[in-house]
Amino acid sequence: MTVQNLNENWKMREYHSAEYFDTKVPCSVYQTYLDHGLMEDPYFRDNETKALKMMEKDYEFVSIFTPDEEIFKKPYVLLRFEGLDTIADIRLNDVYLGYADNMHRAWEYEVKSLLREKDNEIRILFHSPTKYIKEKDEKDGFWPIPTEAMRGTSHIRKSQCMFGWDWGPRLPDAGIYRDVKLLGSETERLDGVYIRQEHRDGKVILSAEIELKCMDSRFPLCFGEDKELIGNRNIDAKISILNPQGMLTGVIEAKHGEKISEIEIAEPQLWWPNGLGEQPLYTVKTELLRDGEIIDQTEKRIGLRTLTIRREKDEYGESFAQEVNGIIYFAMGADYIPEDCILSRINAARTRDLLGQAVAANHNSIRVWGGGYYPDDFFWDICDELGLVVWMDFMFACGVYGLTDPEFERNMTEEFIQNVKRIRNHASLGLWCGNNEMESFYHANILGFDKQKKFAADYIKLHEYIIPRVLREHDPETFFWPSSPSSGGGFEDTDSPDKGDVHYWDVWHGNKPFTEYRKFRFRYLSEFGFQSFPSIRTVESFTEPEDRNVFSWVMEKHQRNAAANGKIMNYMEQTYLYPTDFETLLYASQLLQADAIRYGVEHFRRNRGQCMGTIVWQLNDCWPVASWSSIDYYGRWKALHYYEKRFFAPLLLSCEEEGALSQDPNPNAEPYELKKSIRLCVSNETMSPEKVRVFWELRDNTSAVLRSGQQDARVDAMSCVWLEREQFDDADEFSNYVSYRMEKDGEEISGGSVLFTVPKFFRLADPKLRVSVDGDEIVVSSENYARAVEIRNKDDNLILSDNFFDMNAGKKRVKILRGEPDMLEVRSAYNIR
Ligand code: BMA
Repeated sequence: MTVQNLNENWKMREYHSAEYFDTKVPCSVYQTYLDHGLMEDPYFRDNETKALKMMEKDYEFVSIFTPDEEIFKKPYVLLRFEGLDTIADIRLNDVYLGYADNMHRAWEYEVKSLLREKDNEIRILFHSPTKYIKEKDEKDGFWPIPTEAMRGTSHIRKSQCMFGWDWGPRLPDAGIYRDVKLLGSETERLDGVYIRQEHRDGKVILSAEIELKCMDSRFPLCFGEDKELIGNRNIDAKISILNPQGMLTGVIEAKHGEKISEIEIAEPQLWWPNGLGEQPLYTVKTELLRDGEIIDQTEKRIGLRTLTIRREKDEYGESFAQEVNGIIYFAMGADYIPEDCILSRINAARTRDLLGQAVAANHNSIRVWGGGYYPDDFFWDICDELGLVVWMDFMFACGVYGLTDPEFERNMTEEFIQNVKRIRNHASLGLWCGNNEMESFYHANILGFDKQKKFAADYIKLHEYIIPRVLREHDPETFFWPSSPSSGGGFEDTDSPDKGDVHYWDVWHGNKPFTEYRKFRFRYLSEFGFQSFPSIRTVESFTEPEDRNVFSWVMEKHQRNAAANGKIMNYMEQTYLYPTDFETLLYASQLLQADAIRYGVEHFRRNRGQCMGTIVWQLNDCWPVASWSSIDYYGRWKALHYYEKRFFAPLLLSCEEEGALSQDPNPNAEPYELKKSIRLCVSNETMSPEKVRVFWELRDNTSAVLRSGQQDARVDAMSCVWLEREQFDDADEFSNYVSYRMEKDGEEISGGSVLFTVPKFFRLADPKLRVSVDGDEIVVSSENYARAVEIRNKDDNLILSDNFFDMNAGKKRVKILRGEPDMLEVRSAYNIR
């Protein structure tokens, strides 16, 4: 196969207009107008409304190209679109090629007979997505979808969140979001290579399934029942495996008329998730040969590993744990949403940067949420390289998807097959999951499934028959889970805390206090979260000074969860003093978020074994907005991301305190005797046993030590150890706190501090923070105990080894990992008043 990229030299116009604007693939309507200065930034203030209106029109993309000579001479030429977003009529040289109506799959047309030696013209007419969903909704009827999304959203196979979500604007852009290619093919071509692994006695046996396509029905070509290549032409296939060092390690052969061979890798270099080992990748080169001559080839990378979900009956119910190479480990990570509403802005460098930040915060897993789109190949390559195990949802979320039309069903089945075949060999693919929240919505009848029984039947057909069938056929090795969350037993048996995964939202959506997390020990949390505002620099990017009040029109436009500002204020009231200025409110909201999630994760890690995963909703944003993300649209780390770095540390010292946080902090409540104690716990999520030394001190608000203790602890690999409870009933909850830390080989690796009351009642003394720069380090000095110390520079673009930390009086040094330390500012929770 010979490939010519056709991404250059495109033009776009509003349909019927005489004026065209230059662009290139990946491109979109918004991107083209923005590039030509013809549209205001849709993320600024409430410009979204105008941008949404633009999508009521149709747009046309046109390109003129000359095929490479070599391709032109091939017996078959294919025009391939890797991603069209979404409803499109496609023409080549004025001949109609077809109608595309699914952005989640590629579209390919055989065009040999239409091709000219030069000046070929592709025309793609994109129809208005908003009109399309409106018409479908009128014709096929109302399919429920979350209130933040536009009515009719689930009728179109387009990233669902582009029509609005509880963190996303309504910006359903249109365009060519992935490569356009011209492929010159021989009669036979490769249509897929699936590498299977068998791990036995320290060795790995690799076998392959090769899928072939024959462009000419006169020469049928396929594999026989015993997997030998059959057909009436002399076709062979050869797969060479190169080890991570680039040395040839073995060859799998599929000779005409013979069974496909296997190879044994005697000393396999195993692939591990981040934190558990290395990520060596083997190269798999496949060649298709006719009469000994190469006519098609592909190259992929694989990791030698087994990766699945272990589910076993146990004393608590049934386990649900990620298992790699036979070892179960605690999944730590976040949910991933599309990185931008304008998809052409998402590229490998940006994704690498974002996922690198996830790894910097000790993530080992990531869940691709079902309301976006199937990520690009580069996303998978990066996850393979970084050791992020991917929980991959099929693209269905929180809605009803009726199977009214057999064509819709066929179209989706093709979408599943293509994506499964594209993704299945990646080392990082942990599991496939049918959808986001549809099983539990059905169970709770949130979407009114019972009003139309057909919805339920369609759900079962799609998620319990069609998707599993595609997987059985094309990726039987990867674990499949019907829905997130699910208890594994279908509609009748879902939302169990004792088996399967949960989305726990009582803290936040249910307004329950953080302490509520401690009432549960779920088996695996694939979602739980807490909102915050982004930092002031991010807010400035989309506001005018007069907008900078969280209840203003513009700020509320950038807050898509209707009840959220009220919730933030409600939790604020319970936790902090009244933030008297806007910036402090933003900062305090981030502390609330960080503390809420820390409260949960540390508790779940202390209950390792029963609970085996915490995937935080959500990693990133698709525009500047108030949301559950830990990294905002501009890549700024919120307090939560620094907290994640600490509470996802492979070796963690955490503290279960007993005090007013877990009791009633209301000053007007009946007098009661406040119990005050701490219990420290060492969690070890590494593959080796560790010896550590743990220290704690009861201190007053100047940091003067009142009592202290230390203890050596040994903690087995992949386990946790509780230390003895320390009782402090005599401590003054308003001015005493406990600081704790853990050292390994004399170096501090984990630590923190706890109060016995809510922060607003603690009498923080002014820490009189000072900050200075010493080489590549920043030094903060504090005169008293300081909580949640934030260091930032003028542009707020620093990434530090630590930030938003608690410190005792004295000095603390942090490393500058990114950015210049100009015009440093420093503040702490003391400023919230
Ligand atoms: C979960 C997700 C998203 C949503 C988030 C926050 O239910 O699956 O649909 O954005 O909660 O509400």
